[in-house]
Amino acid sequence: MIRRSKKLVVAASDSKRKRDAEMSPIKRVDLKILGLLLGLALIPAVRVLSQQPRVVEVIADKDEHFKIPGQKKQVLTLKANELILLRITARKGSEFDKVDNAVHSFSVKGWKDQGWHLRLKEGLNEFKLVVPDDPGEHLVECLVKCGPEHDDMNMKLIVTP
Ligand SMILES: [Cu+2]
Repeated sequence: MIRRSKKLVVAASDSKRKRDAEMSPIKRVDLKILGLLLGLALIPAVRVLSQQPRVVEVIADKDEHFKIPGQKKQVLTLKANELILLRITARKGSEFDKVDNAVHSFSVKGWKDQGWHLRLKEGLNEFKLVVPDDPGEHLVECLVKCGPEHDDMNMKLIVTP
């Protein structure tokens, strides 16, 4: 009984040795390199995801203007590739979109496909976003007809490298 189970163990380790022998040393090195490359490729994604987002407060006000609390100049400055928690307080003007009840939007031309066209409901709206790697000057616009000054409802956005 004992002898038989010993035989089985020997047989199992034999077949493993066989498999190892079948795999050429070059293949084994290839796999190691592949694993290393995969790990390296994931580092930037992991770095962004493990970041604690910086909280950025904005008001989309009832007078059809964007405002940044604590700032005189209404210019939003963000860093390329940084993770932010955009907290927008939206206050209803004299008009709003009756289809989805959006009272304003926070939209950056050219970044719409990266999630930067945000329709805002009355009250607090929160979005976790990565700032695109697109340094320079941009424009935040409201694309919801929100009142008499809607056409001028925009704000400069600067992305630093
Ligand atoms: Cu508007």
